[in-house]
Amino acid sequence: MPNTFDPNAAAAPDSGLFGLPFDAAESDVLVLPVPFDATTSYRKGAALGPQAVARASRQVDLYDLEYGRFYERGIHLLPEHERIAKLNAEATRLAQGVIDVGGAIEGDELLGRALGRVNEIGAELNRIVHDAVAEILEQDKLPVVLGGDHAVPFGAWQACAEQYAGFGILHFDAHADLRAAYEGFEWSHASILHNALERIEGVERLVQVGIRDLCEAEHDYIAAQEGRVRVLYDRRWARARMAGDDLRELAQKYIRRLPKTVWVTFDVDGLDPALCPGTGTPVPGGLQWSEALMWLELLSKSGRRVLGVDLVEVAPSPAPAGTDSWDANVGARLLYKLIGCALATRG
Ligand SMILES: [Mn+2]
Repeated sequence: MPNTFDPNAAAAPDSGLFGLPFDAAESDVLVLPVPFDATTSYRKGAALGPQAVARASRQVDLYDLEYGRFYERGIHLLPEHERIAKLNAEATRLAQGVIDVGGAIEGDELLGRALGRVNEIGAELNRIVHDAVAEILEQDKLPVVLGGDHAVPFGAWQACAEQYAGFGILHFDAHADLRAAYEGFEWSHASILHNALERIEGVERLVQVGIRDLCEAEHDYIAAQEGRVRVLYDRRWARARMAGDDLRELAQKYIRRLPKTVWVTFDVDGLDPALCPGTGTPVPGGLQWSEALMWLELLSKSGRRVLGVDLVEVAPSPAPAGTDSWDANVGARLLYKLIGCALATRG
């Protein structure tokens, strides 16, 4: 760390992520921005997440009561891949027609072609994310994917599977994201975990937390997975909270179901929507802030190694000019805690 850098001072307006001065070579943590939300079905905005979170991150105090001075290991925001903005614009335009008819495109050749192209674009995005994350893993650094909607981390999990087969995914979300395809979109945010389980053999187990919105087919799919998927429904979590049960014990029970290597995928809508009012598909209920931090702290002390993390579906709601949206503020703090948790598991 340059000796002119003062971790106690306010961040300079032109400084990097979290106000830090590190370049990529100096950093153990590389954050990949993926501003893509083409198949978002309800309310857009997640593509604005990376920029908003990066800006808000300068407000985060570097010293962390749980994880200490982990920022000294270096955190760097990578430049946005040159293709992503173009892909997002094209896929968003083509997807809109399909979304407008709820995916019922039978007999419409034009919409059929549009859907095909959106699926192609999803596959290209997966390759971009895969290649970037594979390179980060090869350097033995921590990859962090910053979305974008929940469609974006698939390529990262493929890269993990190639180098660390048998890893688990710890998934925070209001939604199960286990649909076979949503509105025909093969790479929809609503299908991401289904795609992971069906297409990535190296994903040994999925543990889902915060789930409170799913369709019956997803419910049946979970049952048919015979233990490869474990779901802690928000309903159960909330009841345990109301009954005054030991939430740490309940969380630990699910963390123990994860293999020794873990990827954490955090859809911000897993939290109480008061913490993410702008997110694309908000659902009442969810984890409180301190509960989410408790999960991360327990994971960090569980003897598991976190291979990488992603934070998705942060969509900035309107804020007065010159200020950060609440969503971005919460997102930046959550990103920092995710990184702290992950680094704590890596020597
Ligand atoms: Mn999701």
